[in-house]
Amino acid sequence: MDESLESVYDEILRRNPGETEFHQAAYELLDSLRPVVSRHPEYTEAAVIRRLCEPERQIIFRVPWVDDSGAVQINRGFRVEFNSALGPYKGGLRFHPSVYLGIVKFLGFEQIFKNSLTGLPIGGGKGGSDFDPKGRSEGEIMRFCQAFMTELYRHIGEYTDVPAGDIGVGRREIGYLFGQYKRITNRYESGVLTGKGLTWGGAQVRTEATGYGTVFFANEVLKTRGTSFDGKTVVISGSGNVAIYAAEKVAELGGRVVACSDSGGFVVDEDGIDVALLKEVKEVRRERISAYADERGGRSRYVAGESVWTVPCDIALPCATQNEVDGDLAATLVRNGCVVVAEGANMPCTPDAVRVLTEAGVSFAPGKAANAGGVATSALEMQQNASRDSWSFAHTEERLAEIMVGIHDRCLETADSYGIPGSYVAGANIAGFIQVADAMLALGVI
Ligand code: NDP
Ligand code: 2IT
Repeated sequence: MDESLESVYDEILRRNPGETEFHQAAYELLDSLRPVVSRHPEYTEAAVIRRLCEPERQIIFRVPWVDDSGAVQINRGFRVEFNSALGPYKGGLRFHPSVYLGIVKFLGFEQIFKNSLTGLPIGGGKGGSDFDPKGRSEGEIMRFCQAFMTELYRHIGEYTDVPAGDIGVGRREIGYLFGQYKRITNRYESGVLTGKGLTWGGAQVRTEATGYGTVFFANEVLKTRGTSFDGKTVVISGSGNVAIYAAEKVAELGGRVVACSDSGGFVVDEDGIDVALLKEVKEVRRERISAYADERGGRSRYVAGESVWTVPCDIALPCATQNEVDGDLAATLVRNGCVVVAEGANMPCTPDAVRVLTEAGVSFAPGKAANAGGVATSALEMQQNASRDSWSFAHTEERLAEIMVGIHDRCLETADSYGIPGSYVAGANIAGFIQVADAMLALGVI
């Protein structure tokens, strides 16, 4: 790494002790900027990179609520408003017991560049809580969401900060959060949250957008290799929002998804995952993935406690969580003949995994490019809210597809123009960075 970038990284380590995921995300970005700082000394002179690595605002708050037994529970809530050079802070909320400041900061940091890549006017932010929704009743989920919003409402707004979902936060939770925001503020401010239901300000395709978008992106990658999804074997990790709709689009494009997972294990279905059944088990009944295999009888088997990445595939779509594919699992994928890895999740591949895949000639599409369809469609939801309009499914999906092709092409063009042809990592980091950096220069030292 260049000396000035090295010193930025040292400063990150010093100021953010223990936040290993944030360190990892920052290192990956900085590592790509070497050719940029030599071509653009103005960024260094105005300390753009150093400013970018320090969030504009970090909010940490107490979330007290009462569980079904009458006991008082205390969780911690977060919102990191990282960068607003391009537009209001935008990014999801994650409810998972692993959430702490380092996770929220890594996600918020990634979000800045992802949102920039969409070409839409949205800044970067992220939030969430260490609340664990697993095993909680409907009433507990609602009361937690209300308690969370009772503090968060004062920090957000359609021109300020617009949260959405992420792990553990889907349409149900967005509903309770929006209801509480509306109640406290006495404003029907649709544009304050995205991922809303279709009858109360939501947009067509937002539910499907991240999964579909990841597959649209992977399809462009396959085209550069002179091939397509048709007849290919695909493995997807996770079985949540992103995984389900990735599986649906793969099947539509002629691919066969043979396995998916949750944190307990994975299911294999050589006939191809039955997406309607997957939705029934996960979205309607909210059960574990093992229930899918039970329902399929002898046609599917459940494997507990092992990684889904041991299942052979042509195309791998990690759609669960950060650092789920390490160097060894990446080597297994390579040995099994995998040629494309596109990240539906945020940072699911460790730096070691990325190195192993790249060295083996696997096409690797990083999350901030490949999974940008979710937030892009959130920005389309904001557009519709602002104009009190509502677009059709077909029109919205077409916009999403165009955006994903646009991001794909911009990654490759940028990588090419900086002398790193074919690198989606370099292309995404540089193209995402330059737009934010130019806006920050124009807005002065703020
Ligand atoms: P969901 O909560 O709908 O699903 C998450 C899935 O990942 C579940 O199957 C879950 O299994 C699994 N998972 C979560 N944490 C772990 C873990 N620590 N170890 C193993 N498996 C785990 O979330 P989403 O589908 O929305 O999000 C998945 C990924 O996609 C995340 O990285 C998120 O940041 C990213 N993403 C999401 C977007 C969106 O629009 N929703 C947009 C862009 C990226 P279990 O139920 O057992 O916990
Ligand atoms: O990681 C992500 O891009 C998201 N969770 C979606 C954010 C959004 O604002 O739609």
